[in-house]
Amino acid sequence: MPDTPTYKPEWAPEGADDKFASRVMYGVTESEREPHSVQQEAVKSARPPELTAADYIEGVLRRDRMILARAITVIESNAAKHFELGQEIVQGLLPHGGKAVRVGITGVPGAGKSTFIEALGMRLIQKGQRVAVLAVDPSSSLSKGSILGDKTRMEQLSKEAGAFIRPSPSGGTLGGVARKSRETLLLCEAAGYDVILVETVGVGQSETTVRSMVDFFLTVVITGAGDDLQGIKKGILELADAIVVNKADGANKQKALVTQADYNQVLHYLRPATEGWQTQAHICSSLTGEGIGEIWEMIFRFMEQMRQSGQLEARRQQQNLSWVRDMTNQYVQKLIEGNPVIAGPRHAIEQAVLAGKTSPTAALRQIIEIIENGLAACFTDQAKNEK
Ligand SMILES: Nc1nc2c(ncn2[C@@H]2O[C@H](COP(=O)(O)OP(=O)(O)OP(=O)(O)O)[C@@H](O)[C@H]2O)c(=O)[nH]1
Ligand SMILES: [Mg+2]
Repeated sequence: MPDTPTYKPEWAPEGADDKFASRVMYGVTESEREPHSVQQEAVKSARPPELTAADYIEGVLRRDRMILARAITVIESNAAKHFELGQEIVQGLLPHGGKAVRVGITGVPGAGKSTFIEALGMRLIQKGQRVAVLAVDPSSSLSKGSILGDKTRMEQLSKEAGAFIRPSPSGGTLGGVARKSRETLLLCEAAGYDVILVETVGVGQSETTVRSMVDFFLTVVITGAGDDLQGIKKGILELADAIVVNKADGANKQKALVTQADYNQVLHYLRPATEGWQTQAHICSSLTGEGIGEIWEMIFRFMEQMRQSGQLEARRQQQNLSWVRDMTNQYVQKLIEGNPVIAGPRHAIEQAVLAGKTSPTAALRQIIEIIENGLAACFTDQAKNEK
């Protein structure tokens, strides 16, 4: 840097030459710098203005996608200051929800769930429907990978003005993610989306969670690739309102038909997920679009039947009740596990069980006593504080 003027600062060692890092460049002078207010303005405009609950509610009802996305961010935030605001938004939008068709889609990784959603979503958009896609990913707090994957796999859909794609909420246990997803679903309904598609990867509890917030639950399977009938648990089949054998294209179509027949045979003996509705296997190709239309027609028929029989309303009420119960259980668990008066002695008793010094039944009795005393003390303290 021969042209840059430098100087020797006073702390440079006596007699040090320029190889030693002891020459410093001149800084920017006051006259060269942008005026202070301009800088501040730049910072200000980069950050969107704070919105009140009323602003969010009005924005969501106006179907402003940006406001909807921001409202969901508030709901998903783990910060205490956002909790009240989030609840106010949900409360205000609650009367405007409930009008969408809620569909859950599960399946092993790579079965083609996202591709199926893209194909179905585009079909619905072409029919003039508005579509929201949500994801519930139990591992999202660990691997943030699926977020990008889903956006790129739904490339066409993500460009549509009538579509809204929201990746999985990150952070928290599945219980927390489930609460956020249910509220997000409500917000999307209030924003006028006619169909809400919820994708979840088929591992463990996430399927049960998604089943408990949708009207229709669909399992995407593929033929061969180790995903044959034996690999699918009976319990999982009993959650589904339809099985979709995807990738029924090219040389794979024949095999898909065989798989479909196999599933139908098994399904015949299982208890259906929805009373009065026979769960059946279907084939489709999310790549060519073949069979997608028929699957939507089936979902539509299901919804009609459920509405007429009153089962839709009953299922949704039941789902609301179990939502409240889940949240209550989470609260109680936190109350017990987060209470130091309980946690310490409980740990000691557990250690005694491990060491064979206390029997499990005796341990339970002691732990119950500790919990009861701990909670009683906690509520007495609270009452004192409130006075
Ligand atoms: N031939 C064929 N390939 C398909 C079809 N549907 C999906 N694929 C391919 O299968 C791969 C996985 O598809 P995705 O839609 O990402 O699968 P996914 O179930 O959402 O996967 P995860 O989100 O990772 O669990 C991609 O390479 C798709 O192009 C289909 O109907 N036919
Ligand atoms: Mg996917």
